[in-house]
Amino acid sequence: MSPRVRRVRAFVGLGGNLGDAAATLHAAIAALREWPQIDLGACSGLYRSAPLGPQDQPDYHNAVAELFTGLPADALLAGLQRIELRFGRERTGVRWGPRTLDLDLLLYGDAVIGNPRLTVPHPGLRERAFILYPLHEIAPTLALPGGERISDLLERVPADGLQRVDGSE
Ligand code: A4P
Ligand code: MG
Repeated sequence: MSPRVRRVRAFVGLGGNLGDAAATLHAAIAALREWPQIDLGACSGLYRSAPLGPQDQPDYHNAVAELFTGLPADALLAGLQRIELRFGRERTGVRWGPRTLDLDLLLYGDAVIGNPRLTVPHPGLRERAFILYPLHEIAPTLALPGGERISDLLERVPADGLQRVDGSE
């Protein structure tokens, strides 16, 4: 990528609970690494938790990845959705329903975005342990666009059964 392109530091949340979710998340991270228009930064370990929302679905695996890109936020989201489809994601219309792979754009630099297709910071970021703990693992000094620190948010959100799982699982 040209060094003249202004690059933004963004964070992506990965999640899944159908099939071998741990393997899918590792493969999705590899897909991010191979994407020419982004440079992958730090990646958290994998975390496992009970489902938020309907309980009649398997536990989730989640992780967070840091990346640097010159892509605008909407193009980044479109690319993330293409990766979801490659990994067999089906949009069933069930809110918070099971999925092979979910890629959420958590943060895009200091941008605050609210349009019909994209909300950034991600609306669940402040209260979801499965986002905050892996995000804090890779970016402990990070603050949200409004100045709230991830470390302060973390103190208010109990880990609530969230387990960091060994990479070899
Ligand atoms: N969209 C708007 N903002 C964003 C953003 N920041 N990142 C739009 C990604 N997409 C964003 O998404 C629906 C639409 O949201 C997209 O077309 C995009 O334009 P989707 O992925 O098709 O639907 P979804 O993910 O099912 O919807 P939703 O409500 O975003 O679900 P969540 O919040 O992602 O929750 N429990 C555990 N333990 N771990 C999980 O990861 N995930 C979910 C899904 C439920 N329970 C979970 C977990
Ligand atoms: Mg999603």
